[in-house]
Parts: sequence; C-alpha cells; structure tokens
Amino acid sequence: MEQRYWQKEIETMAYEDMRKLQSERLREQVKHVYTHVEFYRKRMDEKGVKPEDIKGVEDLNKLPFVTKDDLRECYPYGMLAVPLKDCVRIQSTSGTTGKRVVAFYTQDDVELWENCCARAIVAVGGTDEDVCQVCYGYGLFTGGPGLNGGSHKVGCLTLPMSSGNTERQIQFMMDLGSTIICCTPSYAAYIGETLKEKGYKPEDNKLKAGIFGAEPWTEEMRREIEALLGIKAYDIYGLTETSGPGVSFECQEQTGMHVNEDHFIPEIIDPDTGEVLPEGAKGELVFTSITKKAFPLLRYRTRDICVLSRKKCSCGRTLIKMTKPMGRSDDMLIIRGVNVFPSQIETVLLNEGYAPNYQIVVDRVNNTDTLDINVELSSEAFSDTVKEVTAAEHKLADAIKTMLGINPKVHLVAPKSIARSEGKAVRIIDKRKLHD
Ligand code: DLL
Repeated sequence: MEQRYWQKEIETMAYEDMRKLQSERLREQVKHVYTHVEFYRKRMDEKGVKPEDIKGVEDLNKLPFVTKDDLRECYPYGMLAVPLKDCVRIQSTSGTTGKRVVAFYTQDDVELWENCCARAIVAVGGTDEDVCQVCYGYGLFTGGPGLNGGSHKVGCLTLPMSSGNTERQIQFMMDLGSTIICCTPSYAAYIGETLKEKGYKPEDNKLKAGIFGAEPWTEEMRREIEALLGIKAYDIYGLTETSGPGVSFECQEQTGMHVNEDHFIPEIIDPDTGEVLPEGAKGELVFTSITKKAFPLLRYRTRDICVLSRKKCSCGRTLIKMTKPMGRSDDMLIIRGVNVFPSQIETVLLNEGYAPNYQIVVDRVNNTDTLDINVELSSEAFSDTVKEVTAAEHKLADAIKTMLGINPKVHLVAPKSIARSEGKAVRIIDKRKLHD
C-alpha cells in the first residue's frame, strides 16, 4: 500500500522538532489553565509550581495529576477553561457513581479532534474515493461523532449508521459498497458472523479496512475479524476526557498505535507511586492535552496499562507508539463498548433497597458480551414467591439499565450464596479473554 498521510509534516516530524513544538504548546497551555481554571490554580499553588516553572516537556512531571474523581468533583463546569459561549459541543461518558464526565469543545477543539481521526482513516488507506460506514454509537459517546468528523474531512462518502440494526448495516454495506468500516471489534466480529450465516463469503463485500477500538481486543480476534470480513483490521484508541477516538491510531505495520503527540503528550507512570517510568516500561498511561482549549487536561491518569516505544516504524511516521491497553489500574470493565464501574451497580442496589452483596459475571458469547449480576436477597425477602422474585429481578435490571445504558440479566439468589474468599465477596468474574 502506498503510504499517505493526512498531515505529513506533523506525522513524520523529527523528534527534536516535535519536542520543541510540544514544549511551546505546553507552556501556553499551562498558562491558559492556570489563568482560567481555579482547580489547576489551586493544585499548582499547593505544589508550589507557577506557570513560568514549566519551560518545556522536561518539566511536565512538576505538574499535578488529574483523575476521573477530580473531573467528577468539578462536574459540570468546573474544568471549563473558556467562556461557555465559545463552546459548541459536549460529549460524555459515564462516571464512577453515576455522575457523568462531560467534555466540552470549542470549534477549534472539534477541528483538531476530527483531524486526529482523519489521520487514522488515511493511515489505513482511506481517500475521498472511499465509502466509510461508521457503526460506532452516535450521540454522547464519542465514537460515532469522532470517526464521522474524520471521514468527512478525508472526503469519504460517510454512512452515519450508528450501532445496532445489523440487518440494515449489512444491506447498506452491500448496496452502497462500503470500503471502510468503523465500530467496536466485538460488533465487527458480530457483523462478520451474521454475514457468514447469511451465506456471504468475505470476497462478496467491498470492504478493505476496519478501524476498531473503544474496548480491549486480542491479536486472535484481529485475525478472526480479518478472515470473516476479508479486510485488514486496525486499532484506534482514545477516551472522552481527551476528546475521543484518534488520540492514537494504527498504521499498516499493525504493531501498536501512533500517538498524536502534537496534541497529546503521553507519559507512563507507576500506578502506585506516580513515578514517571522510562520508555519501554509497562505502566499507567497519562496524557496532557496541549492544544484543546475548552476542556484541557494536564497529566490525566487514564488508568490504562500500556508501553510506549519510539522504535522506527516502516510507515514513516515518527509519532511515538503505544501498545494496546493491557489492562486497567482500576476496576473499570468495558462491556459491549460501555464503561462500567462496579460502584455504579452498587449504587443502584443500595437505592433499590438491597444490601451490596453481589457478583458481576461478564462473558463473551458469539462475540457479544454478556452481563449477569447475582444479587443476594436478605433472609426476609427470600421467602417471596417466584412471581415476586421475577418481578423484582426485572425492576432491578431496569434500574441498572438506566444507570449503565446496557441491559444486564439480574439473578436474585439465596442469602449467603455468593462465594466469599477470605471473607470478602469476589465481586467481578470476567471470563472473557481480552488481552494477549
Ligand atoms: O471509547 C473512545 C473511542 C471511541 C475510542 C471509538 C476508540 C474508538 P470512552 O468511552 O471514554 O472513550 O472510553 C475510554 O476505553 O480508557 C480504554 O480503557 C478503552 N479503550 C478505548 N480504545 C481502546 C482500544 C472511547 N483500542 C476507555 N483498545 C479507555 C482497548 C480501549 N481499550
């Protein structure tokens, strides 16, 4: 495949030039947030750091970290660094106790985000001749809007399908001759399986590439999707807090994702001590957004465990690469592409009058995640009739669906029937194989 870039100068920039650019942008960004966001002013003052102490990337570690909890406490407007009238968009993701993280964008922030997604599309061979089917969810979730924006920029014919309705996905894919598909890897596999069941062979579709992310997936799954759809499957990474998909993206080498480090400076830290680790070490990924103006985050702890590498890439890009996330340093689960914290489920149980004795069982059946929640009944409630128990299970499942946005199967079980190891209940049983 002939190598093409979306913003060649940046994507192939020499390391020293990139570091200079990052340093300039970082200095500006630190001044910007110190002036406009009380949260940063306070945190930096507490650490005894002034904006003029940050002269370049080498001073990054003088800055305080930001966590999801900080964002929750600042909800909704506390992190906003520009007047509200300059914001044109929000996107959002669920937070730890039901309070969502709301990210704001100025028009320029949307532009830069879409350019990041355009880089990802061009890296997999996308041009204005392509038909790009976007079946990530649209709405508050960043997947649909991000890839949609990138696809427009590249000039692809964009199919804003959103997720679900697989029959219609397949009909449009076949009738309109989609060449690129963007969705979660599990949905890609599901579409592939459905095509196979309908008697289609991989060569019957016009797809050449897929851009898959938002949840962990293995090399084995990559091979499976590639075989099912007859395509090359590429990874894409991002998080709502830093804009959405396109923080990093895979190229033809398929050996990790190039970080758009002209916008997001990555660091790897020891999740326990916060110490910055050298290139090549495994640890928690931290990002500083140096160009976004409405909702800029300094040293945001993603909780994703990764490794960074500057090893030369055959695609010609000099942007640093990150591995696929290899796990989390917190208890967040990603189920059907949706971020789920056990504490959210616990909150619903308490609100609905249950004791927090529960067990979350996650599995992947036919490439679709299943979520079962076992909840212990109290001794009094246990004498209820089957009919009453079933009704209570449905009511609880509805309440959890409202909190998480995905449907669980709730099973009310006998008191003390959930296994406890060393007296502690085992809260999460994840039977999926998510990492290599
Ligand atoms: O998942 C943004 C996105 C949309 C990325 C579409 C890629 C494609 P959030 O819902 O905020 O944002 O979830 C962010 O999802 O911290 C990771 O744990 C996980 N994640 C995202 N991409 C990948 C990936 C979007 N390629 C959280 N592999 C992140 C593994 C991923 N995990």
